[in-house]
Amino acid sequence: MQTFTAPISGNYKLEVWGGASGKRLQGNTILNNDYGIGGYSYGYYSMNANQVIYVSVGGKGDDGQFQSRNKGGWNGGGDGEWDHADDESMAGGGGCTSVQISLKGDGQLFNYESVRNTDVLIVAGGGGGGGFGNQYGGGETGSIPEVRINNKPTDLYELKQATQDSGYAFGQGQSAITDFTGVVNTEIPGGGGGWYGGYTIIPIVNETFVKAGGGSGHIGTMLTNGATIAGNQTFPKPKGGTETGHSGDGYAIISWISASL
Ligand SMILES: [Ca+2]
Ligand SMILES: [Ca+2]
Repeated sequence: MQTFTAPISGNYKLEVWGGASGKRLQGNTILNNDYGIGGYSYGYYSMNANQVIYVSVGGKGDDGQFQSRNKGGWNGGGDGEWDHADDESMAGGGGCTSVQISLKGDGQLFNYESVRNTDVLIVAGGGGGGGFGNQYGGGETGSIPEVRINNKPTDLYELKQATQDSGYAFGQGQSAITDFTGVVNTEIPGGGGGWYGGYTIIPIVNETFVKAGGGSGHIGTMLTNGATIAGNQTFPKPKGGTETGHSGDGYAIISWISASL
């Protein structure tokens, strides 16, 4: 958590990028292209000189590690888990990046549920673990999980996604289970953090392979001319140019625009 103190009164542009998930381990090898990507949000907010806002930059989820649980990124990424069979391990989800007008707890978004409509300015969703580059954070909605059993599509599981009104939990992506009793060789990553966090799947049969959902983004009503863009769309890259989805840790930029409030 970082603070920003307005040096002068005026209108400021807030830009936030959600964190990516970690990368998937398959056959004890990290798959460099298999991770979920973060979304992007922006909007304009007027501040008086010396006003403080609180910037919570989402962390990248941990990569899958051999026979390990893999932590989600700071600010709401859910934990991933190894397959409890051989040499696969699923990544932690990416944390969201959020900006608030107060400090609650350690500044992670899930602390703000009771004041979410008054104190949270903006959120960009984090990517879900599991990969293939399309497990994106929001946007108005994060990506929906995908599931295969024995490497084939299945409709055994109900799939839900994070939206503006619902998700796994406010500010928190779902974590993989820790008890694999009764399910053999299942691969369960963590959901992405967000306004609402993304879902993963509770495995109920052997050989379940999951790509977890990303978290949703959000624009607070105190902002003007804002938008939240999902990670499967193209948007500005923090240091120039454009990107389709955000990789690595999240990012935040606050820019002074004009002296008029
Ligand atoms: Ca294997
Ligand atoms: Ca395996």
